Amino acid sequence: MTDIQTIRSTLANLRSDGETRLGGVADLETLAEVERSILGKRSALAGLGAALKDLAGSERAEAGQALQQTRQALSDFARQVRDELDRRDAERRLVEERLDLSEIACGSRRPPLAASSRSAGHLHLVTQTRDELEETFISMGFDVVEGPEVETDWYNFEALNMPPDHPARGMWDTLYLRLGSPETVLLRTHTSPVQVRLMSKGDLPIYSVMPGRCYRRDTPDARHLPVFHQIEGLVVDEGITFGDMAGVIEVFTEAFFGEGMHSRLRPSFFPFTEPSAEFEVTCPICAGAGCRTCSGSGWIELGGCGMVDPNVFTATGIDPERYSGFAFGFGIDRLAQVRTSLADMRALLDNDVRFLSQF
Ligand code: FA5
Repeated sequence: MTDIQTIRSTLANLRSDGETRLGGVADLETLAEVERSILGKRSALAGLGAALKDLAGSERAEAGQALQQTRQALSDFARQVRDELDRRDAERRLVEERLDLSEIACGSRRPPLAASSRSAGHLHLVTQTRDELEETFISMGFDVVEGPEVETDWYNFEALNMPPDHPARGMWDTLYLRLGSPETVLLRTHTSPVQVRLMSKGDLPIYSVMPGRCYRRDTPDARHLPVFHQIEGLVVDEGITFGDMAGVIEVFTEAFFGEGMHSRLRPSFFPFTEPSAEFEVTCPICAGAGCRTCSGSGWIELGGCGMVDPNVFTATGIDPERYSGFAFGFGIDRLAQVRTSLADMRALLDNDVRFLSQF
């Protein structure tokens, strides 16, 4: 004999038992089985429904409603479990089916993508050196000026105290462009024409450095490139002396190469400076002790310098009686070569990542 109280407590047990079983299911297949056994035709719940017919009319309706509520609650619970299992399954497939590109690279016999290959690229060694030079000169009070790479004969030679047919022009093997009259437009052979442009503007005093690309009809070899970089320095003011120039070069040497590094001047010749000198710095490889790079001398030649020739002042409209100044210029690629003990300068142009990534 069944009564409403018994039915109520049986339904409560079935619900709590059903929820415990459903909650413990770990996969969709098991869920379907458990769901069938709790809510299916042969379940205890279905058996209880059959027993309701023994109840009196009013109690039967009440028990039927309670049974329906229990069925609904269990079936809602089963749906929540299914949703959760579906979500976990999708997540697992996402991980398992994700394309592993490093394996594809290995499979196709390309080198595996190492962690470092994901790092960002960086500036070329020559650009890094140029940036460092600019920063050093800026910290010394210089400003940075640029000029054109295509120049006229006047800026590259004539205003620099080299009239046509001057023998000193032979110091620079020049690449001319087919523009205008023959041999009047060229690819600048040095950064010195930027000096001329600056002085011609007449904005005095001048404390500037001028970095940039230069071109020469030089055959590429271990120490020469047909396209390379120079940085030029120019100071024009009242009362500037040779001593100021030597001092600035010394301060630069220590600031750029580090403490204990020095500079020295040796007599030389440039048509646009008088007197002229070559400047050398302590060999950055052996710190002056003597090594293969400096041929055992402890010194490395960096570039040329000198007091601005009065003829250059006159050509650019500056009064040589009132102003004096000095200029210097050296190769950025050559400097990068010396600092990194690079045997062959051509490596700077090969674009071999194995070489470039070392700096
Ligand atoms: C000049 O070009 C002068 N304009 C420098 C100067 C400026 C002197 C101001 C006085 C006052 P030079 O031809 O020596 O000088 O070149 C200077 C430096 O440029 C060299 O020492 C070298 O470091 C670099 N250089 C020259 N030719 C090449 C080349 N083909 N490849 C790489 N570097 C080069």
